[in-house]
Amino acid sequence: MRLSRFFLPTLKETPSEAQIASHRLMLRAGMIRQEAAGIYAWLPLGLRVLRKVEQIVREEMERAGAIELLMPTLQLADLWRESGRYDAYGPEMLRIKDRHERELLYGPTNEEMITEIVRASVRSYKDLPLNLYHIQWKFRDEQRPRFGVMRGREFLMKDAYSFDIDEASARAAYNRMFVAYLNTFSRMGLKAVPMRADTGPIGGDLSHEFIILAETGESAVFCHKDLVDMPAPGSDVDWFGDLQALVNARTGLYAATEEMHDPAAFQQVPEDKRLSARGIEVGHIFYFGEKYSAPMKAVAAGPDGVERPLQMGSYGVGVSRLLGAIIEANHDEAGVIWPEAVAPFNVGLINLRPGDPACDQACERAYAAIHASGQTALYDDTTERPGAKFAAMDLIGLPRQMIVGPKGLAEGNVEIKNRRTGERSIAPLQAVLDGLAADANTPQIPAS
Ligand code: 5CA
Repeated sequence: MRLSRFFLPTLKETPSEAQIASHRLMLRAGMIRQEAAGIYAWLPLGLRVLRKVEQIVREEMERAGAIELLMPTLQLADLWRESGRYDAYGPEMLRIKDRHERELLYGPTNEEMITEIVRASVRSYKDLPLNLYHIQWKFRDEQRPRFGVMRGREFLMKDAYSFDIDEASARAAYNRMFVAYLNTFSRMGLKAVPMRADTGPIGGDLSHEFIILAETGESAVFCHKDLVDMPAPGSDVDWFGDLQALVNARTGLYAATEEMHDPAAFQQVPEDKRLSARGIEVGHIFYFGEKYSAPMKAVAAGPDGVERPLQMGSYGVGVSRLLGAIIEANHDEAGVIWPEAVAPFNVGLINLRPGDPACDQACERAYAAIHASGQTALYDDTTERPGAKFAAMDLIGLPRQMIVGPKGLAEGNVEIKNRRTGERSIAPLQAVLDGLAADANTPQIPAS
């Protein structure tokens, strides 16, 4: 993408309403724009990251056997009356009437609708297990929308719903999501700690929140330090085998959010391993059995021919919130520092003297070579002064910068800067182009 043809409305000033780094930087880097309290437009740069995050979530869901569909944002109130949640949900639910005075709502979550879809066609245990998910906008009329996309009113969620014939297979479904979540967050460069959590309006008695530790997090959390650096299980697990040992390794040590905190149990953790911190909840998984299937009559016949309510769980990832969490974990005073996996572009190509034939030609060659290698570049071909170009590139945080100027080029060189380490190196343009060409010839390993 050429910056001269892109839409990147960066802000020079720090917006006064933004209290935390991620909110400030998303506004300043021209990623989002607030349209109403807790409601944001996703500008092109922000949207590119959102799509990358979404894609990682999607790939890890599919790997764990979940199947994507797409449910609407608007739902009939009558559906929610079947589960009893229409009245129970309270003022967080946005209630709407259509021209026929039919009561609708903008979905804050989708347990009822997915139960309605599954009950219409699933009849037997042979149709199970089933895990259906979508990535869709939600609306919750939060009392205190704040911190930008961290606590929005409209936000993008991945929500998956599992259906099983008995409790044992439902727990296996829960474990698959537990492991998939660890892999998902790890691919984004995040260390997520699963913690026992309160189930709130979703219900059930088994639930874990996945927490990213950050000083600006909204939740107080307490955990054993060893959980923080425990590596993710990775994709090479026996997905439909027994994952209990992997889960136990992470649930055997103390970890709880404030609502579930047991100070006496925490005292049992060796003192040097006790961690009281703040965290951001990026995912939340629930096992709630028959809570929706029993009142909504979603049943299937077991091997004995007897019909029983389906055993259900639901599994949420805060897709839009993740952008905030990733930035909280990856930034400095100059701006964002994107992990490669979610970067809006891989390389920022800076032409220090557009109009200079040598600079223009070198940049065009580099730009083509970057794309031929399977990476993406944002090419700053504008006539801004160098200082402003450097500041903007640091602000938007692309992992690598390639800086092309007349002085270096006179000797055949360009400068490469690593945004995270700040390391700079001078390299011959031809060597850089050759390196990119070698990358292009390396076969890519497919994601799944
Ligand atoms: N139905 C279940 C799981 S599918 C559910 O709704 N769970 S939840 O309420 O915990 O939400 C799932 C995830 O969405 C949370 O872990 C959080 O990361 C994200 N989320 C929840 N509320 C907001 C909000 N107001 N703004 C941004 N993200 C949110």
